[in-house]
Amino acid sequence: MSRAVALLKHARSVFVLTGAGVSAESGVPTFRGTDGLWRNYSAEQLATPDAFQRDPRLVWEWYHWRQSVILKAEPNLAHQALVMLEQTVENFLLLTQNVDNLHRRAGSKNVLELHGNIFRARCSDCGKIVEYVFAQEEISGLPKCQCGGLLRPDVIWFGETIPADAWHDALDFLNRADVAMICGTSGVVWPAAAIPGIACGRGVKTIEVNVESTAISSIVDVSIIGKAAEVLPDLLERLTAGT
Ligand code: BJW
Ligand code: ZN
Repeated sequence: MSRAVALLKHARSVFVLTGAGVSAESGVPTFRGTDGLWRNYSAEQLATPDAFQRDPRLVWEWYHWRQSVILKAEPNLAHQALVMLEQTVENFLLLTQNVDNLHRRAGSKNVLELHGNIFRARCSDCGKIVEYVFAQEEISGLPKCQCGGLLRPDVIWFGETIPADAWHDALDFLNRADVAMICGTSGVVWPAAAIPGIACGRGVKTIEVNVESTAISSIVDVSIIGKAAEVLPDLLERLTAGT
């Protein structure tokens, strides 16, 4: 912890990558691990373009259920600590794999969403993007675009390319960053999984926060084992208290 504080104290530019673990204490399920979504649901049947083509109703039901879980959730102390970090350092970028919007709800400003947002939908035909929250009356039909095309969740499924702009801007910032923090991600989904390696290769100091060791623990400079909602507020308190 003290090494992490020292690294952050001298940092002018801080890059943060977050994953599902950061929202875990808000009651939003992670994907992998004992309580993860992929234990009871199949990624192939729900989070691929093929799955949506095969059974759009099943896929929408799953996303509607997840929306309802997220709408009941509140940002936690980890989200709030990252808002404080953004206000404390000179340059800050938060790249999130989460689709739950909780970073923005907490008040983070410079946020890039790598895997989309569960509260947006995109037309399968014309590509138009709309804000989308499941309404009960839509239960019988599937959500449609003004053009008549079928709407799909505006998230990135396996096999799909991630938003080029977000990825480009994230790497551009990472290039100039002093410290990269990687919080609450298993580090197995590409291309986000490449971030720690890219950071190390460019001499950016890396700090991982996770409840357990992960695929990336061996390459980071500092690995802090603990809950994001406990570690991050503690880190921020020490950073701002000057200890
Ligand atoms: C806590 C905690 C607490 C718990 N505090 N911590 C190169 C090599 C190998 C494979 C590929 C590759 N390139 C592409 C692939 C294929 C694929 C991939 O990576 N597969 C791997 C699984 C092997 N990648 C893709 O398809 C990507 N597209 C792409 O690369 O396009 C180019 C291309 C196209 C075609 C061919 C080749 C290249 C797209 C990936 C999209 C991922 N989509 C999902 C669903 C999003 C929508 C939705 O939400 O429904 O994104 S999958 C899911 O995993 C979701 C997450 O954002 C993502 C990452 O998960 P995350 O956040 O790490 O969560 P978990 O659950 O895995 O981990 C939680 C962690 O938190 C754990 O470590 C816990 O310990 C920890 N934790 N409580 C702190 N309180
Ligand atoms: Zn359309």
